[in-house]
Amino acid sequence: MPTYLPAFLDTLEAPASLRQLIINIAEACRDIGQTVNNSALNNLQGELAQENVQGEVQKQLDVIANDLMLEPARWDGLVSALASEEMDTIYPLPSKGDYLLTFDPIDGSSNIDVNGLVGTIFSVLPSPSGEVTEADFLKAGQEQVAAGYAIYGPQTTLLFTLGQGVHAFTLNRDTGAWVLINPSVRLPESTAEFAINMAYQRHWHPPVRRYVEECLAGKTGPRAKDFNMRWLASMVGDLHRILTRGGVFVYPTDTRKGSENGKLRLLYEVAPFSFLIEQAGGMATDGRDRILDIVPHSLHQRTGVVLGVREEVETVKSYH
Ligand code: P6P
Repeated sequence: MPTYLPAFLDTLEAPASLRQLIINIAEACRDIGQTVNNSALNNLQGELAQENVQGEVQKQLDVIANDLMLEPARWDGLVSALASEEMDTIYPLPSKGDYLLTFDPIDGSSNIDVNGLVGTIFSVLPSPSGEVTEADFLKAGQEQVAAGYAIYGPQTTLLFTLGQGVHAFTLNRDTGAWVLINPSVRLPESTAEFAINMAYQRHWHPPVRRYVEECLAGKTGPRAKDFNMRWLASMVGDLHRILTRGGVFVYPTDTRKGSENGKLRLLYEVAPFSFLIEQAGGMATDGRDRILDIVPHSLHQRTGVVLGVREEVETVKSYH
């Protein structure tokens, strides 16, 4: 007998408002997933002649997915304000709620036109009782009450945590129901797989250069085992693989102009995945310090990131 999302949520210690919020987020992800699945049919691929706050050219689907997340009815009475990779500032909602919701509506959108893996990442913070300002979003990742993602691939899969472990669901695309596939996602103790974009190797700082060179040295080197490498250019895709079978994901700061703080955004990419990885028994740092301890100073702040199986993250940390 399958376990569906609402019934599973009822087994967790969480306020009814938070359980309802997860259900509504899952519904938004289902809508985004359907739009992605039909994007070529509806001629929704390709770029717009505009850039987002990141200075990145926006895909049609970036804007459409963001609009799907902005529908106030989804958050009525649950969420006070939204923040998104695709919006310069916060987006106050008409009604107050217990939570603030931050998201990347389509992560990995450069993969859309080549039918690669993309997904939606979300993070939930507590809302202040009064007027919401941008400062209310600038909280350390440790203060998240929930985080998760949906990945739109051969299956549509949802993973989330409320701080009581990591739970995985797959979408029955015929009925629209989310079906439990793993109540407790756990990382393995060790791994022989790393994910990094090797094209930037000449720009890396010494600790990352040393770590990767030792992985590549394999059995003949200090790690005394051969490693495999994966890079999907989709954080959701790489992190889903790591949460499913282990590995380590590295997107470091490097010496390129504009990469002094790395590429990935702390609030709605790195902090939610760091919460998930820690809840699955792994570790998440900026190379040196714990991600969930970092207090953001701006909404779209970037950070270097090394996260995944503890043994590998500790190794990189020891080289800093
Ligand atoms: P690069 C996608 O654009 C993204 O934000 C992440 O999903 C992904 O891990 C990374 O950037 C890929 O970056 O420099 O390899 O294209």
